[in-house]
Amino acid sequence: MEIKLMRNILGANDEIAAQNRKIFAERGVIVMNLMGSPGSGKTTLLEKTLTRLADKIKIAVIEGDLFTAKDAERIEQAGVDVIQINTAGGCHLDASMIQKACVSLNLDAIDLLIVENVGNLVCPAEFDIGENFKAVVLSITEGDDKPLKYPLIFKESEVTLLNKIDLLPFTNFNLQSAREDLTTIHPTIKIFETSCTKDTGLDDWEAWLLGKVAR
Ligand SMILES: Nc1nc2c(ncn2[C@@H]2O[C@H](COP(=O)(O)OP(=O)(O)O)[C@@H](O)[C@H]2O)c(=O)[nH]1
Ligand SMILES: [Mg+2]
Repeated sequence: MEIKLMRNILGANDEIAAQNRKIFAERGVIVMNLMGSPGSGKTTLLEKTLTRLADKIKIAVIEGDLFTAKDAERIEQAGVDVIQINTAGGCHLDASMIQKACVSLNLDAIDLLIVENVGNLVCPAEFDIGENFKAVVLSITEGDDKPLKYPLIFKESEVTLLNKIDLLPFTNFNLQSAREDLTTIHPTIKIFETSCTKDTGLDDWEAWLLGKVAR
């Protein structure tokens, strides 16, 4: 019974995600679904990315959050159009939330739409929102066992950012085994080691992201 219900929910979501994907393609917008645990550094990465790309491409942001507009307020400071979605406790964004939010965006004027999903390593990975690709931020302080413990999100994501790399010397995070586990789960996954506070690895990340938009 429960299984059938979940299938129905996901089936309905997939239909709307397909509509979104068609609209984004027609309007020439590339969409990144940015996921990761609470506190992994998603909003900080966004702030850095927006500043770096401001004079290169036109970006808009959708912020998913349980209750507050705190992240959207941070993004607004960067001078970028931002739509806040509050899920009222819901653990992920779904395709229909994105469809409704996009009504307030001028998609024709946007090259890249970045969606910061609700902080969570489980549910966001299960819901297609019509994005071109998923990205997951895993911070060093979360532990190197997380790829094996939450494989779906790493399987679904085209790219993972090992963020807070500046904190590596203060933890027991094993970079080599994390990289091995990531490539076991997803052989072609692209891995960046970044620090948003020390600006490490962000040049490579920026170049990669620009490449996605250019294509
Ligand atoms: N040391 C360090 N702290 C970071 C880094 N990136 C983000 N933070 C900090 O981690 C905390 C959570 O960041 P935030 O971007 O709000 O995470 P989010 O919940 O994933 O959006 C903040 O205090 C950030 O300043 C990093 O690369 N290194
Ligand atoms: Mg955030």
